[in-house]
Amino acid sequence: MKKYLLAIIIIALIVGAAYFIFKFYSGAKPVLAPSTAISPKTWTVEYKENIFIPKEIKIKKGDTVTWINNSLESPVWPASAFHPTHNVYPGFDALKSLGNGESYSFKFDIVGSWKYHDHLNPSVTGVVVVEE
Ligand SMILES: [Cu+2]
Repeated sequence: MKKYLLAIIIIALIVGAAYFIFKFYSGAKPVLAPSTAISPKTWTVEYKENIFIPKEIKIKKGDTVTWINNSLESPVWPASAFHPTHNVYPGFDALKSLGNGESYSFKFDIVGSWKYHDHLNPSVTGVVVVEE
């Protein structure tokens, strides 16, 4: 009779242990790793009389920069170094002058430090630093 009782206790312990193990694993939810992918941003660089504000802007790869002409006096033509070929960052060239209130946007997909200038006044320069 004692053996029978001992067998019931052992079975009860095994069933109980199995129940808790099952509950623990079935209740465990997969933990999602925090996403390192940040959605691309758009940054604004303002052009005023003979100056880009900010002169240097740090962005992430895939971000877009929009240049807006807020100068009442002069048009602006943002373009990649070097003047006049603009081929350091191919495609980075407004290809026309922007009047007051007009803007030009360019998406940067290559990491690096990209100098640019106002094609109409090449001494006015800026830099876009693209980080990974
Ligand atoms: Cu130029």
